[in-house]
Amino acid sequence: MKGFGLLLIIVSVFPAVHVTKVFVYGTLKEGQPNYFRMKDHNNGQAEFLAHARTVDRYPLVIATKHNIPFLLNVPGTGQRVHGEIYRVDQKMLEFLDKFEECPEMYQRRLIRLEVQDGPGGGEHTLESGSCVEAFVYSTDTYEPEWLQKPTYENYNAYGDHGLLYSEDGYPEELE
Ligand code: PCA
Repeated sequence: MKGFGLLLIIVSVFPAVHVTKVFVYGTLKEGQPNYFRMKDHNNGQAEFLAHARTVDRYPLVIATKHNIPFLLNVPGTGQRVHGEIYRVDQKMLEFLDKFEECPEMYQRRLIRLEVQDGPGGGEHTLESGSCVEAFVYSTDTYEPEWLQKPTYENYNAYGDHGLLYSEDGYPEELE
């Protein structure tokens, strides 16, 4: 009986602690400049689950001299932002927190998402049309002028805006 209680604790606590869903909307998406970091097993594991878009509107802007995408934590303005949901292990989550300079530059918070298409068939399939929560790197620590910038619903570093993401000096030296 004692052993069973312990087992219950382990199965109920472990999945929550060690596996997390993360929604990426910027340079970490497939085809974008930092996608390779999600695929690098030295950083941990990331499994693609589905495309998704935010339930609420948010301003997704491109800012700083490095043209970095930021989802501003201002729900209700901007657009419903498109991105990808990944299932990540603890190691990848720690890598991402560090890489995204969390909590100084971005903060990791839960966001509501509407699932679009996923690969299907997998053990962790998300049903298209369903609503899920995942972590996102969004920010409260933005310059007030950023609220005047154009917003995007689907970030592309190589888009018509011409604001090519620059890795020089990132993430050490931001301005
Ligand atoms: N990387 C994170 C936050 C913004 C960025 O470029 C992402 O892709 O979601």
